[in-house]
Amino acid sequence: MMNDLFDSVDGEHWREPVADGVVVLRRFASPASSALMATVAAIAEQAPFRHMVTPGGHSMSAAMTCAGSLGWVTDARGYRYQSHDPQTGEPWPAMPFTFAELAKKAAEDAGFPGFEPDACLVNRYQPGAKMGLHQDKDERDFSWPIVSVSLGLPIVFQFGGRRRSDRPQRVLLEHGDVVVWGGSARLNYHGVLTLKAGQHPLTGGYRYNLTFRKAG
Ligand code: MD6
Ligand code: FE
Repeated sequence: MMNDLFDSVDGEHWREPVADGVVVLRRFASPASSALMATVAAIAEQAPFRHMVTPGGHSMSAAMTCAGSLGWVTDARGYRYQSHDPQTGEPWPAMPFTFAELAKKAAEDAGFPGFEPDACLVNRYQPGAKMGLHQDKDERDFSWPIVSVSLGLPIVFQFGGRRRSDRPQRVLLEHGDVVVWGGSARLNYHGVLTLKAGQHPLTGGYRYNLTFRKAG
């Protein structure tokens, strides 16, 4: 439903400010979602989903893969971006043009023109998977935003503050929603709660999240 909090962009998508520098573009990616999912499948054929292990030795509950000239990895040595998939030894699949265009349009819509992501991290959540509160701080230049696309099953996103102890706001992210996250919020803590089981016509029992970054 529309109300005064929401800034209607057109009949199908609308803007919902969450905090200074953070906006949810509701349903922004809906028209492209089938094409996006087909592209995710193609990426996963080259660079399969895997559960990466954190430096603390914990296996992440979301499965991940990447596209772009840089991909994000975690292992016993730490967290970083690198040009090659450690599992295959091959370069990450190239950034699909359709991905980059969507991310650029969303960033522009949110007030960040000229966004050219070089990394797309793809997360796949199965029921029970979650992501604890964290900061995204492995990128070189925090003046660029992060653009995050949610596909498939809904999940509760937590938007926190600059300190891990700041009480987070909770926002439900649904299929097609795009979060643009920048400015003074760029280093804020955030995460997602445990995915509940369900069925989505496009993604089955999963939720996918694409995060676009300018990492290098
Ligand atoms: C997720 N997203 O939505 C996890 N990070 O599954 C993130 O960690 C994230 O959505 C930075 C900016 C936007 C995000
Ligand atoms: Fe994040």
